[in-house]
Amino acid sequence: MTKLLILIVVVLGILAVAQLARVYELTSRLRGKREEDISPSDNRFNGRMMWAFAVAYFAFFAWLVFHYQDKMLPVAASEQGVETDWLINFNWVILLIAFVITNVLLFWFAGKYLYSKDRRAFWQPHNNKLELAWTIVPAAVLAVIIIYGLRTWHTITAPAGPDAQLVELYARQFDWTARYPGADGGLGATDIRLINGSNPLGIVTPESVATRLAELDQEINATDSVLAHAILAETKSHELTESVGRMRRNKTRIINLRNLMEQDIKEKGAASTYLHGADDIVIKEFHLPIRKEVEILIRSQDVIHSAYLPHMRIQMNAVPGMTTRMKMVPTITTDSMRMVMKDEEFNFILLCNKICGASHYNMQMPLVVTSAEEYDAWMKDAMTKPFQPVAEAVSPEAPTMGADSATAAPVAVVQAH
Ligand SMILES: [Cu+2]
Repeated sequence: MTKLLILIVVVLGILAVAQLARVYELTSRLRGKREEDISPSDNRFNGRMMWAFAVAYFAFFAWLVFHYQDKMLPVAASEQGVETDWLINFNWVILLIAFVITNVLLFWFAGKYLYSKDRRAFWQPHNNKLELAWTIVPAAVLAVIIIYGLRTWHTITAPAGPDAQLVELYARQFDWTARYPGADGGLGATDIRLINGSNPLGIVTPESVATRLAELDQEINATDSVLAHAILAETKSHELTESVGRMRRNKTRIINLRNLMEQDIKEKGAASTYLHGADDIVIKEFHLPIRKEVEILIRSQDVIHSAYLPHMRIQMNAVPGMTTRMKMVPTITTDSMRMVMKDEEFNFILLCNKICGASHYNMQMPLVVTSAEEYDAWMKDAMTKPFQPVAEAVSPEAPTMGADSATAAPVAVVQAH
């Protein structure tokens, strides 16, 4: 309602000004003055208005800066974030200087050098020195900004140290899943063809390959038997035949993957990434210890997403079919940040920062930064729920038939508790 009233007032205001202009026009015509005649007093009036506008303009700018101060991000909570803030502030200072100088001159000149019959404009068609100055100065400033920017970018993208904590963030429409290495310290290989209900990240292990093959066999057999025994409409039977064909091709690819895996295990032994997956921790929680470098690997299942940690000032795209990465060192725990923010509910947050579909706005996961001890306790608990608990693991040599191995698939996603 208030908005409607404001709108009406604005529209009426515009109408009133238009009517006043019309009245002015008519009275000047009556006085025998033509509309396009500009008197020195008109010029002076316009010049003063330029100055008045400049004052209002800078006042509005200052008001905006103060008014929206609280909408800014709080203090950076990572080493890299502090660097990024310096870079951004450096840019702001340059922008501010250029903004103030150009705008002050613009309005000052407009009000100062009014038209005068007795003055002729200075005619300067070309000046090499000026051209050089306004080419070299901005180029030098830009070069500084770019070099400084690349250095800051490097603090996020440079290789992490060997002791860095490894964590993978897996994006899909519309949520995040984290994966931590288990006791072996390494993350297992992955393949999209192995993704199923119990293996949302498609981790490749001898067991998960066997489980997926058994699942496919079961589906193929079931569909084959429908095709053989049921009376079907032609379109339906065509559809099922196509689907069986797809499943068979998929099976061939997984068998190829199994051969690759077996070859790799034979060559590398325990170092093979195909043996690192079983103890991985697949979890809907994101915890990190304070003051420890963390290497973040990022993958996507479907479309391009972007892993954005605004309080850490880091971001990297999640691109289907490839693994991207970034690193950082958290410097403030969640608890300390809650005190700084005077907000008991505050959480660091992992956001998707690419518009990836209908529920993009809600694609987020809290990040909990704790002391090393608390993190270790959390990790110890998480380790009790690995991707493939040893006791339940299906032997790779197990027959690929039937429901037994499919139902024996271990629980993969450890739910938040
Ligand atoms: Cu997304």
